[in-house]
Amino acid sequence: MHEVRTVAVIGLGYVGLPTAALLARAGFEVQGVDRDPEIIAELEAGECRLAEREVTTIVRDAIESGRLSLSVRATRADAFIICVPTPITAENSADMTMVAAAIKAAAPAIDKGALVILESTSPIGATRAVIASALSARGLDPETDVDIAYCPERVFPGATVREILRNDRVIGGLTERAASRAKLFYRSFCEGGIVTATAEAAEFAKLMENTFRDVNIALANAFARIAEDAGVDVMEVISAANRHPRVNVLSPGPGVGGHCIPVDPWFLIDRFPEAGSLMRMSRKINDGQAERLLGRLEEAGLKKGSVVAILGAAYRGNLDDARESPTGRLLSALCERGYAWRIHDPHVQRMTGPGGLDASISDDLSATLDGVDAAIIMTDHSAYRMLSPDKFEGVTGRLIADGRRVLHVQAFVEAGFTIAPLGAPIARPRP
Ligand code: SAJ
Repeated sequence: MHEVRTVAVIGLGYVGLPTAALLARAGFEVQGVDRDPEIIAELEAGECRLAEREVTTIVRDAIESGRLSLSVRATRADAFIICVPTPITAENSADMTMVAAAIKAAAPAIDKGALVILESTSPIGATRAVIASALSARGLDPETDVDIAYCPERVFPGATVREILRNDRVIGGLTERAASRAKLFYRSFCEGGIVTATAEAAEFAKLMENTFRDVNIALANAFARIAEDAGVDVMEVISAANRHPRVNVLSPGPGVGGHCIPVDPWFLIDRFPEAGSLMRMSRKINDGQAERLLGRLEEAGLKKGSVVAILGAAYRGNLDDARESPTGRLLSALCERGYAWRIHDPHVQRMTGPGGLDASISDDLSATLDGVDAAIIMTDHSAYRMLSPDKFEGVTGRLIADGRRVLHVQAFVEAGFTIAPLGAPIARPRP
């Protein structure tokens, strides 16, 4: 099998685009391929949808260097990397249609001797079922004519470049030769350690990682509920418990967002429903958090028909990404129960609200809070950490739910607010 000099990266999203740029920076001749002509046109015009500064810089440099070209269709290359989304269907099973479409579109350009890599999160067996079978249909023997490997991405949005370069990787080959070849390839542009495995083990490892996180966040959320009922502060308990050398309880919150953690566990639950019961329960706990937070605000005195200000649309602090955000679940609950709402976020401008409606978002905190009955903190943006009570003077109902534990409870109570901190009893001002 020949050396890799040319690479086609298919899917120019938050993983594919920086990967293509890093490969170009490492000296490969790279084709950045996306079936969406708008993405290609934007990139050619020097625009980049991804907000991370490091990403936009390496992408611009790669295009300017002439080593990253852009196209809606792949042409011949030594290696192909598929980085397209794998969402879930309405029935919570893996939707592999974009992977299937990507390999089908690229297949005519894939010749004998190519290295073909899937990075998209996929159910166990998908590399064989989707990638290998598409290449068989093209007349290539998936074990002898080409090298096929599954190499899941592990990047943490917000630190994409560093994580692509430095994280350890698991590389699953359809054959041992494919695994070793893919390992050599990743070594040529990444610094992290590499573990090789079968494709199925690598697929499972990726699902295990994100499921581990989901289940552990659900456990933290269950502890938060117990603390509320037991009248103690879960944050105090977690920091005490985490002094144990083998305990690391995660942080409770308003639910789990993003395009990975709330989605990936379903790839296991759907296929292994009985063994997946713990994971199903965790999904239910995490998905129920936003509505519970609203319930606590009602317990604290929120009246039907009130106006609620939501602080934070992004699914995680300091990101501009509202995909699968717990705020979406909160909006549905607010609409169902007949409340009006406004949203503030310093980083997100728009999000899709209930019924597919476009929900507009303000970046003016005092205007958002002016005249509302209550406020709910949904995102741990740095801008929300330790906000003082005077910033909430516009909240006429003097009710606040803190889903991220960013506010100083005592200071708010002393300023005359009733506050429902997630994982601690509701605190009210003295009459
Ligand atoms: N969250 C909590 N409590 C915590 C940690 C997170 O409520 O203690 C919430 C966050 O606020 C957020 C959600 O969980 O809403 C998901 O956040 P995350 O920190 O798990 O990060 P993601 O979804 O942006 O990225 C994850 C990462 N996976 C793991 O850490 C195992 C990342 O490394 C993966 O590459 C990414 O999923 C992916 O693409 O699969």
